[in-house]
Amino acid sequence: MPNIEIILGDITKQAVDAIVNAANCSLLGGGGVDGAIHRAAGPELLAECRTLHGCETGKAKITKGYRLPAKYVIHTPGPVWHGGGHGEEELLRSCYRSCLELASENGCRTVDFPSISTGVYRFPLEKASRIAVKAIAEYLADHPEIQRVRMVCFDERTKAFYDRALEALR
Ligand code: AR6
Repeated sequence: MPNIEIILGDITKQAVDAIVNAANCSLLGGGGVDGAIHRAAGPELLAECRTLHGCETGKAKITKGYRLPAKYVIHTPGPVWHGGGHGEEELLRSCYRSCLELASENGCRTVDFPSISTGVYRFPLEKASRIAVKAIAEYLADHPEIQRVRMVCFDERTKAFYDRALEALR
């Protein structure tokens, strides 16, 4: 899987075409990676987000990156984990796919994702990592316009799960 990479890092520092924000349905900011992205991008990001009128879980919306090194931010509200019987897996798959579709439509060649839903939203990391790398690999197989997708993991434990999930795909 040469065009999927797993790295340890801070997604707000990445100079790529688009970074993904693990947002909530309001798109008006929050804690975790969402808070970090809004802090680094500056108030212009929130101003543009206000014009979007929210987003459904599993869908995505795009804004400019403002003070970030990334050109765009793709905002996607992941599912809150409620035990797995509420469509959580399909919704998470849909987040990755929707973000990549928007990236393609906007001419992005390099896209970085955080580990969507595995923080405050409590999606089990092993399941989430398998869903993420599979959804990304399936999309890339049909979309050569995207040259590289990275999972930017904020801690070693998260990275270990994504490394294993990617290894299992090979
Ligand atoms: N770079 C990369 N990953 C990060 C960063 C960073 N700078 N900061 C945190 N993470 P979470 P969720 C990791 O809770 O579970 C917000 O309040 C973090 O360690 O940010 O989708 C939103 O507004 C974890 O591995 O997102 C929503 O209300 C991963 O990002 C809610 O949280 C996701 O954790 C969304 O919850």
